[in-house]
Amino acid sequence: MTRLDAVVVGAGFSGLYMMHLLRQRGLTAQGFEAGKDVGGTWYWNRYPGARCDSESLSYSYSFLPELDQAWKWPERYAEQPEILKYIEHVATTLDLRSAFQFETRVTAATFNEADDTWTVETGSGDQVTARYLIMATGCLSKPNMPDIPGIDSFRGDAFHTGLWPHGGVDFSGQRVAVIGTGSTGIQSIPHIANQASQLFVFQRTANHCVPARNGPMDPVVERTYKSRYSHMREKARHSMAGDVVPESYVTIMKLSPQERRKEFNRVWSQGGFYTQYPFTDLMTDIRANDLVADYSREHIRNKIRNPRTAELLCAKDHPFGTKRLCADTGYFESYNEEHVHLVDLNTTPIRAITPTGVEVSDGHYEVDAIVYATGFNAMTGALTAVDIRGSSGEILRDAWTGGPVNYLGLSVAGFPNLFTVTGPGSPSVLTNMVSSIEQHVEWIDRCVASLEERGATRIEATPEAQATWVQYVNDTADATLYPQANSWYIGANIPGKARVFMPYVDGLKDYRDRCDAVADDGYAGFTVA
Ligand code: NA7
Repeated sequence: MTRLDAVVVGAGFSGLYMMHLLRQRGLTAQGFEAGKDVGGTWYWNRYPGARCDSESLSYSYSFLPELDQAWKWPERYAEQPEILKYIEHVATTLDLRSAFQFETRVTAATFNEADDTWTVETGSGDQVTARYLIMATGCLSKPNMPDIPGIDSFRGDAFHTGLWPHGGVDFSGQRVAVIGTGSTGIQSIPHIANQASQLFVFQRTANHCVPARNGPMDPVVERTYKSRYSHMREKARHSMAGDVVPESYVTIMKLSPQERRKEFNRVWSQGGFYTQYPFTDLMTDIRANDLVADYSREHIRNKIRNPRTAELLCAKDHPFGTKRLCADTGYFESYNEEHVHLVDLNTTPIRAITPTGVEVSDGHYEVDAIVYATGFNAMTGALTAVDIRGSSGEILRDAWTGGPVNYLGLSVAGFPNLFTVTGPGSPSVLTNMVSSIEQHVEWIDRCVASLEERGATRIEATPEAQATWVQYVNDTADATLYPQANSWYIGANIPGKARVFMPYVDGLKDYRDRCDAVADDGYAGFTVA
């Protein structure tokens, strides 16, 4: 059996960077990736309209300053093919593909008490042994197919947005159903509407949206950013959002109605998550939150001709921003088209998928294709899908039945030498993902280097440090409005999943400082042997 220093699972932004750093340290590492090539999220999510909601200039690696200058991002928010092109370019430049075995899914990993190693098994029957197991498997990589009766009986074409065919799909002249109105539904619906002869959107919950205000890259913005790239990167690394955005300078409840209106107009005209960042009380004071939600609903009502449809599209069951905000480009306007129909699943729930369409409580919609924009088993799904057996033989999936528990979002008690990149309990999805990935990967790299220097063979979070961390993550989330929504942040989108708020809400800067303090303190909260 091959013996290595490390196994890295996943060849997205995190796995590639991790591999690069391990190699630079002279360690032997093998990567496994289920896809045919690099890209992770951006390899799989090829649905029409797939686009990042962090700005292009900041959604890239910070450790390649020459590439920062050379790379041309065509739009303010990059489309999936552009991001994939960037990742492929980095993989080629750093010769990272040679470290990965593609089309290979890791199915199991077992910790060996005798020699502090992991034996990793793949679906193709490979077995390797390594000191460190690094799961760079992404937060939104395990697609969630809904459990609807008859789902396999449909005779037309069915797609999940997170597993989109590589050659694309032509819906021209077809009757299409889209189930789900989260980010991917909202991004893809205008594009599908442009092709389909009839489009039926099945909505269970209306989501809060912000205008994306995407467009061609402004050359002045690009030039200015590029002239200060290292400064911008440094600012992003030490910011709450992992991005250079105006943070927490206005308290909504302290503004007069006129000032409020002016401020809301200003952030709305900037678009994207700028609508969320400037406010100190948006995510903690329901009165402030209601004011923003009202303002946002006003825009929807102004955009949509049919008042009943407009009302259905206004999010009302959760505070603004407590579910991942969706960035809208032409989404609402789609419903002004004659051939686009909104089906409200609250009044007419789906009963079944039939061979020819979707049956709801008051009728049947005949369609040629169904698009499941039904999201992911977020944050834990890709980790619990693998049989990861720790030092006592317990499987991670079982250890997490009551919700994920870990230390720093990076390490799980009872699972020595295992690292999870952007795991639950870390800021991840509440920040610019690449910034958070870099912080994690660099922390793991430093940790591994320190173990190697000390001649240590084993690092493991203590149960006490883990319990304190989990409590802290829960307490800080409970101080916000986030837990009020039935979101994927809290596991509510997966039937039977424990409801625990998973991301760390205090931001990247605070989190980075805590992680660095742990490392500076000789890995406090860990047992090193
Ligand atoms: P999301 O945001 O989880 O959205 C999934 C949507 O699918 C949401 O509207 C769900 O309604 C709906 N859904 C899920 N299951 C069902 C069933 N059984 N019936 C009807 N409707 C259903 O996933 P996305 O892929 O859009 O986005 C995920 C993230 O990727 C996104 O936040 C970005 O960070 C990128 P619900 O709201 O649960 O009532």
